[in-house]
Amino acid sequence: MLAKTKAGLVALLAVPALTVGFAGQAQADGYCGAGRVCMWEDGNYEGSRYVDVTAGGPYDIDGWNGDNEISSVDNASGLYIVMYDNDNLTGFMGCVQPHQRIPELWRNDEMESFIARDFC
Ligand SMILES: [Ca+2]
Ligand SMILES: [Ca+2]
Ligand SMILES: [Ca+2]
Repeated sequence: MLAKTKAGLVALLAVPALTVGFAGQAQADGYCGAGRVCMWEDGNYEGSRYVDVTAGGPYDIDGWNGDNEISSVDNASGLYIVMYDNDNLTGFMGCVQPHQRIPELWRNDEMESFIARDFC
């Protein structure tokens, strides 16, 4: 059922978006591949891309490269990203909705682990 919904969304969005040209965006900051979860050091999908993973997990953001540094998120998956303040999915912070992009996290520089799953 998820796949059907997603396919429907893609079909709806693809026609107008294609005229803009996705080719030029593929290399740009802020692009996260379909079904993946990406997180950046800075707002607006800029700076180091500390996270670029297949939606799933649990994932522990690297202590030297990402812990307490994440400022923007692109959830290019049909799952929720559940974010945590500490390692090992402790200290619940909040959720990113399916296919939601957040240019400035409301809790900036706090996330240390997360999981992508089908509920918040
Ligand atoms: Ca971590
Ligand atoms: Ca940051
Ligand atoms: Ca933290």
